[in-house]
Amino acid sequence: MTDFFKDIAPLSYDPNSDAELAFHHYNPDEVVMGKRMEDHLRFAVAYWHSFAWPGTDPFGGQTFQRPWFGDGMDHARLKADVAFEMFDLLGVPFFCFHDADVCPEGATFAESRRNLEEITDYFATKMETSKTRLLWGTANLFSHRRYMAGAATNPDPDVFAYAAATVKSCIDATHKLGGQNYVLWGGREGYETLLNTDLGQEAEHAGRFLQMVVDYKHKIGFQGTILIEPKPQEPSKHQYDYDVATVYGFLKRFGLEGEVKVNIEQGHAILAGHSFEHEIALAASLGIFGSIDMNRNDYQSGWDTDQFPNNHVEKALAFYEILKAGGYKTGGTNFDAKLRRQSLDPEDLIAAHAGGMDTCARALKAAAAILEDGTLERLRDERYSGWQSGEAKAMLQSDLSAIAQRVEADGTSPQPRSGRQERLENIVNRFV
Ligand code: XLS
Ligand code: NI
Ligand code: NI
Repeated sequence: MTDFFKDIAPLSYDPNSDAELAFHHYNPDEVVMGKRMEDHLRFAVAYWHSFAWPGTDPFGGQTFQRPWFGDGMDHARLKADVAFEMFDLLGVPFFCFHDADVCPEGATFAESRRNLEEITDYFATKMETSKTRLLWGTANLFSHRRYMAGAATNPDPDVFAYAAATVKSCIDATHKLGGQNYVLWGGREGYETLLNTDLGQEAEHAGRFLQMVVDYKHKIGFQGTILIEPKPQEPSKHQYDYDVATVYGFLKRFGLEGEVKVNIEQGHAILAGHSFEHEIALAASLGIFGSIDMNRNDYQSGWDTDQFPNNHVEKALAFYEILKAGGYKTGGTNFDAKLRRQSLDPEDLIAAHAGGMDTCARALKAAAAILEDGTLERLRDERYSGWQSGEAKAMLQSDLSAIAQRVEADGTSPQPRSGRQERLENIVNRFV
């Protein structure tokens, strides 16, 4: 044991207790719609926000003083010790990391690769005694100044090469640790001004880069899912992977829609002007739903504030879509969320995750109840029931002139029907 979480006991489900550090709603073994809650939710801790972020904001520097902050591999190992202690205290089944979160960058590419191999070997020994598995690995292709004009979309081919080599190392690390997915968030794949940007060429390079990632996955026999994480507006003014619809168009263009799915983050959906459930439902309908990053924005601030979820009513609609999509396959619920910078204590880190897990558990149970009740689905089906007729189905195989003829011959005169939105919202309200 390290000293960091020393007085904190493993959390358990204790709905009637006043204890702050207990689960009041998340009961891993409780069966919801035929599946254990832990297997539905598949929670993951994000290494970067919890263990690597120093508490900076645009106006101020580091607020957290963690004993593992430092540049050496010994610091990296201490950080791993503390991280796995937290995974065990929370009983989370998964974690996620970028290369830059877990070990220092070396003086050369080769040294960086060796650092990553060394620390992931260390993770592998930790995973022998921990139940926590790797949900996904990823490469940080956005923090270092070499990536300021993008990684795969950088005008400089040497940066493309460096990014490709880095992604190879990170897929290797993910594969070695049995990761269930590999994520690509297009950090600085976008641009600030068209005056210096050839967006057509950048898109070609991004597409080729992703094809190489997919080829490499198959070459090494990595069984996990490749996921793109859409995000608009931040950090570049024009981000290429704006939202689910944009990513789907990109995948189709490069023939990758059967190979790559999406990791949908609530905060990113909101930045794109969508609801979280819209992005999930759209991805599911396109057959590319993979996983989620469960972190919200501050609705008044207008940027990606990465806060832990605390509104189960809102999340119920997201889990409703996930349940309807048949749940996660290789995906999970990753808390890509950070503490507020004044939340200095080890207890804050535990409480933030416990609260997020409880919020999601309430949301899942509410979503399951709405689905099991069935009224909403029945009313939606009724709304589309006209399409069950043979005549309606046949129309989709005909053409405009044939349809026009029929409309005149039959004297077709559509009669509007209520969309019943408020009544449907009242149904949801009974269960949340
Ligand atoms: C940033 C993204 C990032 C990805 C992983 O906004 O959410 O944290 O999840 O690179
Ligand atoms: Ni994210
Ligand atoms: Ni984000």
